[in-house]
Amino acid sequence: MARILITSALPYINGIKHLGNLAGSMLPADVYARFKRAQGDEVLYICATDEHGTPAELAAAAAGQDVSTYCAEQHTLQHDIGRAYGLSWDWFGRSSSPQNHRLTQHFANVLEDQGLIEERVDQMVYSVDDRRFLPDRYVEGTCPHCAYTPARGDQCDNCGRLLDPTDLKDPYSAISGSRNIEVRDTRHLYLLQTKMEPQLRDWLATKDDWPTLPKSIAYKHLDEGLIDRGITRDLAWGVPVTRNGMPRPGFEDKVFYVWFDAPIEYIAATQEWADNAEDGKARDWRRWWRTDGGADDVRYLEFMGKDNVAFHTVSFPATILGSKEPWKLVDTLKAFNWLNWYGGKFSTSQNRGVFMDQALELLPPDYWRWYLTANTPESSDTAFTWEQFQSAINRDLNDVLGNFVNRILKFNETRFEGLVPDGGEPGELEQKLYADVSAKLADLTEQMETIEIRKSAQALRDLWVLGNQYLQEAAPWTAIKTDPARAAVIVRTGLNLVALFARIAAPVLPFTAEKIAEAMGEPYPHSWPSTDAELELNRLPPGRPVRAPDVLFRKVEDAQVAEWAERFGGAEA
Ligand code: B3M
Ligand code: ZN
Repeated sequence: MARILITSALPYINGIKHLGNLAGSMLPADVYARFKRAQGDEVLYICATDEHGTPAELAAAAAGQDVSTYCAEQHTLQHDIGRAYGLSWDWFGRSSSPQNHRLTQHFANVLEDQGLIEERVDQMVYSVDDRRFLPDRYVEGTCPHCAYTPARGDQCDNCGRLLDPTDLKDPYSAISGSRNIEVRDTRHLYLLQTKMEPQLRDWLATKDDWPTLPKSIAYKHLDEGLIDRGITRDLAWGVPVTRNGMPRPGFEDKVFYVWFDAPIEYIAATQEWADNAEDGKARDWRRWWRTDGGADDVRYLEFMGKDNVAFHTVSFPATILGSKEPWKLVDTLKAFNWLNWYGGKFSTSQNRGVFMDQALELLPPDYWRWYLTANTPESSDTAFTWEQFQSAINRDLNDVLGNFVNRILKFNETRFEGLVPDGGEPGELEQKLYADVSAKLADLTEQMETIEIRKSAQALRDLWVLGNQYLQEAAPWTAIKTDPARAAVIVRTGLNLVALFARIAAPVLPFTAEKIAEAMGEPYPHSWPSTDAELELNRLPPGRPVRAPDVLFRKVEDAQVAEWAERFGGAEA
């Protein structure tokens, strides 16, 4: 039994995420976690809300709440919505937890002990009326290159040039609009990443098996030359800056930078999980994270969107390696491209795209899980369209899977009293089916194992299709008239296919799989099947009562597509 640690990028706290966020980290991580659990491995799947930083403060202010109340509420919302999609986190933590405060302060302290942290004075824009320093993108003004307004202090959206806030003409605070701003000195802690480049290169060099996407991003950053990174900010909300457990003089109004503490929360959330053990169940976080505490044989996988890769291949490893402490580092990094909305981006303000809570008002979770898995933005960006969504649901889930299950179970009810038929010997068609299904099961298992999400969905669909083809050819409705024993074999095989389909669909369609399992009198959650189809298709004991489940899927109608395209944006965009 292997031990598998899985994290998916921590969703930021400022509001419910859209389907692209689900598709590009949390959902594939869940599919993999479920697959590994079904194989009997010990899995720990950890996620959390990422709660610090200026956007959290501003979102709270916009909601008229103090930031800690806002974060607590949003955390609960995100937790509940994730659960509603069946995300099987072992723990969904909060980066604002006391555990993360302690651990973040610990890392900063040991990094300083290792000579890797330095105080430096920066010049930053200060808004007198807002009584705060402004992060670059909260300073707006006129672009010095193209005269576009409003250009942000980090970049001009019109000409694309990277900017420094002090480049802007007529700058003002994006928070209040006030022009009463000035440049002030401010002291910050810097992590001396330049000193760590050789160590990071050595570590990356051991990752031959990584896919191109994360590797190329990591090397791009190293080759462009690492820079020392400011790890504190002038903000009130975040992890306070300490030294040796005491407030750090001169840093009383500062906190650690959100991207410094967020990845540390992977570990701290595991501590939260351990600290929250119920009924005396001992949970040891060290077994997962400390190589001197048993984590040596853990395989650690991270799932994330491509924009997060640099932080996970350079910044977070710099924190871990720089500490010289025996922490577990990532083994496999799975990065995703973007799921777009038609040609463009999801956008709340422009009412484009479906958010996680809205999607569940339209259809049950497995519909979304299926579409998003089958269309995971894996090798390139992909686009959500209602038309594709409709066809995936109608064709794959209704016509192929749903129909098969319904048809064979209904037939069994009318012809075999709803009991798994006995008697008869498998013939040539069954032998061929065993061979085909065995080969496809091997393919599916391989795709799941290597986290090829789209190919996994494809293999799953191929297996369902094999079942349909078999039933079509074997035609039990004809055989029953002349050869009841032959019909018994076909129906028994068909019922075994149903049970197998539920087992292999479970990582992607957990709700449907459970429904089918229940109708078939099978245990749930399932174990992952072997690739021996002859064995797997002769498991159901003859005589066991089975029944057709309630409607598994409904078709998505043209009228619904039209209505949803109107409501959430569609082809016109
Ligand atoms: N919160 C993703 C984002 O908001 C970021 C991931 C953190 S993972 C440690 O873009
Ligand atoms: Zn410009």
